[in-house]
Amino acid sequence: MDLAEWDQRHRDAFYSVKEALPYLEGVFVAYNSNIDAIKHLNEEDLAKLLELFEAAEIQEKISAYPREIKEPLDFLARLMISMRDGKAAEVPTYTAETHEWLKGHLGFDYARMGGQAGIIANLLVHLGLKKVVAYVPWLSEEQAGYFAPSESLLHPKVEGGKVFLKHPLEAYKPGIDSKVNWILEYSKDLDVSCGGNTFKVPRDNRLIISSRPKWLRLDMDKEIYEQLDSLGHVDGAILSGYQMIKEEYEDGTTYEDYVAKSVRAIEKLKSLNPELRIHVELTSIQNRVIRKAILEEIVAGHVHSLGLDTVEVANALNVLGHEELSYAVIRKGENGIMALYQGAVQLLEDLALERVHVHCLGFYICALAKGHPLTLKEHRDSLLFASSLAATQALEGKIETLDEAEAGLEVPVSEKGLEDLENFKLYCVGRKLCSPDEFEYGYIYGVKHDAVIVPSKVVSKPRATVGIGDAISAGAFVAMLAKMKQKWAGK
Ligand code: 8BR
Repeated sequence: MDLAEWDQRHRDAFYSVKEALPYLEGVFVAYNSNIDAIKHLNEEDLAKLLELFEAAEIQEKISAYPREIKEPLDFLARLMISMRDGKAAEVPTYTAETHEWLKGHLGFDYARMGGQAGIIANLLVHLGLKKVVAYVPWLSEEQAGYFAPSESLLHPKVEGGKVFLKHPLEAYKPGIDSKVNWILEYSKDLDVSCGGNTFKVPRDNRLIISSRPKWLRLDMDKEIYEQLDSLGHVDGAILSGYQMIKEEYEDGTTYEDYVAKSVRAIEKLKSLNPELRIHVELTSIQNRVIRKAILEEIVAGHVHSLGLDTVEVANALNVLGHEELSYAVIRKGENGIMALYQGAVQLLEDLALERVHVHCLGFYICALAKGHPLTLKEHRDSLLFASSLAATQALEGKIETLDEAEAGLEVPVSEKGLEDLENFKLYCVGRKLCSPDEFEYGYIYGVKHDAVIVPSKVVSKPRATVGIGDAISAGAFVAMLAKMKQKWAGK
């Protein structure tokens, strides 16, 4: 595969999608947003935290390996474990006291928009979409301030029993708390000394304390659900945050109630516009019952498109009963990309989807059901557009305008990605999934499905990695929607 050729294809795809984007009338984005409070820990911060507790009690907690932050000591133990191993971790907390304690004893360096729906809504506005309707069931005043200050960004607001669309700053629910996640970053070689134990942090990484307040519900306000047509015309919806659903709630409701409500909301959205496409963005879901319910009950048969990374493909396959394939995806190795491709196809079939988009470092795979209105070239353009967005996001840490996103075009296509695809070519050609020529274009024509496989751009020293996955999935999905609208307009 030719690197220069793929660079040129990225360039052509970017401008072709740029031309198509104005055909989009609107996109709906729900449900999760939060505030990320970021703190980079130095030795002084650590020493201050450690002197608040006895070394022995910290050690005891480390051995107990708390899976939830109930008290400050749980937090300190998980921080020590994460730093000792240099491993990223995300630990939930269900009490607002954790936030207060961290604010009082540590403080943060800066805060930003967090959560897939919040990040995606801002990105789409920055890309110049005419109308982005966000919906966050727990939109607080503080949270509203993290949405892009643009007239194109709207949120439903109930007034006198009627629903209006307003900027989040005029649509928040007064008096509700904010969901704040703490991101505690640390650097390689930081010296840590706790009692008799000393170690050096082996690599840069982070611990996330994700806040799951008791009042958090993945739900749509009754009036908004009933008057969903007040959103006006939308071409597509990007839904995320289902991982917030809990098995049981203190008021006796269960995940089944929230799964049913989620499905009703999706069906209502579809009833507004028969051409509307729905994309669900997955993230890691620890609880297997919830993961299975999301896939089998919310996604299967109700939505069109699914976006996920390698680990999530493995996790999804695992709960759907494909353990062997799931392990092959996780083991990576020589057959990893084959397993990933088979996994994407399996998800497409099991969940009756139109499109499954898997993103990895260096290449993307998109499995497609037969009969999609776009050609494989148009799907390829959508993926390549997403790859350029990802490169800009990694390079700059943000994308403020569509013109700024052109910066990503200067990032080279990943050589490692191309190499991986060369190996995959042998498999595809050997199995007669495609001819060598077709593979060079990134196209696989199957009997029951098609697929597009592209190498992607990778920034060697990324400024940040947050939001890249969201930019890839949302970017490719809206590019696809825009291309469809352009086609239907006869252009
Ligand atoms: P998740 O957060 O969903 O895992 O997605 C992250 C995605 O970001 C990866 O799949 C990869 O494609 C992309 N990515 C990462 Br991580 N680092 C990148 C980099 N330096 N340049 C471009 N893309 C990157």
